[in-house]
Amino acid sequence: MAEPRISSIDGKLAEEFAVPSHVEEVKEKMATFASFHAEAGRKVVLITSGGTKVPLESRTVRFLDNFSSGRRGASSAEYFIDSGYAVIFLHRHRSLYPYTRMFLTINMLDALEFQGGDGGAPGNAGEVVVNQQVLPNIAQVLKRYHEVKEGRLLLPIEFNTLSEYLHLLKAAAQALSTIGTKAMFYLAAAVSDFYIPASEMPEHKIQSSNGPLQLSMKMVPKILSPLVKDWAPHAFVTSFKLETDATILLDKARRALETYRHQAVVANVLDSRRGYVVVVTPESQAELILTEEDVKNEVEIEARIVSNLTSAHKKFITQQVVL
Ligand code: 9Z3
Repeated sequence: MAEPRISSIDGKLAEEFAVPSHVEEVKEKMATFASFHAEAGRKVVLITSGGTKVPLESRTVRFLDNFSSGRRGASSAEYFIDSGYAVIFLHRHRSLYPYTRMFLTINMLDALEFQGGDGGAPGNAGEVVVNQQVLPNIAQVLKRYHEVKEGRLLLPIEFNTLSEYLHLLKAAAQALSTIGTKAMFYLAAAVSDFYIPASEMPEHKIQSSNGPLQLSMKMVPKILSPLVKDWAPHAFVTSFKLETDATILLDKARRALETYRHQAVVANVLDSRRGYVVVVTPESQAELILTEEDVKNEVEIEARIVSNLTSAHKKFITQQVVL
């Protein structure tokens, strides 16, 4: 009997990237979440968000980080939920989080005040209430947050390091494979291209007394390849392409689509990412732009990205059924 195909990336993942101890437990949670929502007629999107951390020492003092605030992932999660999706939010610990992201710049103690009593005297402090001037729209957001919680529409999963990210993404892909075309991947996390394998990593803190530091890093395996081909072959997959040089962006996005044969690439340049992206698919190229008027009305570009992709996903599902 033929052996099941194990891609070389699977082998590399197991050998060179430490497996998080809770990966099986998380996988089961994600599978239960996916089938619960699919049975209720909902689509499920796996959003990755935030930057990965690559340690330079196994007892880590120093690490390399990829830049991402997590805003794109967190705001997109809200728009997907508004569009009827359930969301698995695989995010970097402490990066922006759906709903609470809106209050990140506020010092919690500035938003609270005493009412009644004598303003904090021991034994008679009065009640602590929210200062409506500091948080004018808290009630609206809190209401939505509770609805989402009651509907169990958001499953948050955290990662810190690149190893955790890779193993948890693989587990997510396998968990979502059971719901076929109803699954979408929205890979907005900023993922390192380079790493130091566990076998080559010094155990202790690198010493500056040894002189200038020279690093040699290996290429991170291209996880998109087994994700599309082996782990979740029926899902709708969107990756993100980030560049700082706008002249190479679209070429790189097209090349990614040709290489991995997935459904869409959202191409963006670091400096203009809040107001301009291009959604590239094998058949089309859609520029999404926020006008000054949009910005004034606090429209977020993620609303447009999510609207574009949810339509494409709907079309994708009907095409797969017809074929
Ligand atoms: C993105 O391009 C995201 O749009 C941003 C969002 C990280 C720029 P923020 O979190 O920013 O709102 O501050 N993500 C993908 C970045 C990435 O690492 N892509 C790789 C590549 O471009 C692999 S697909 O090669």
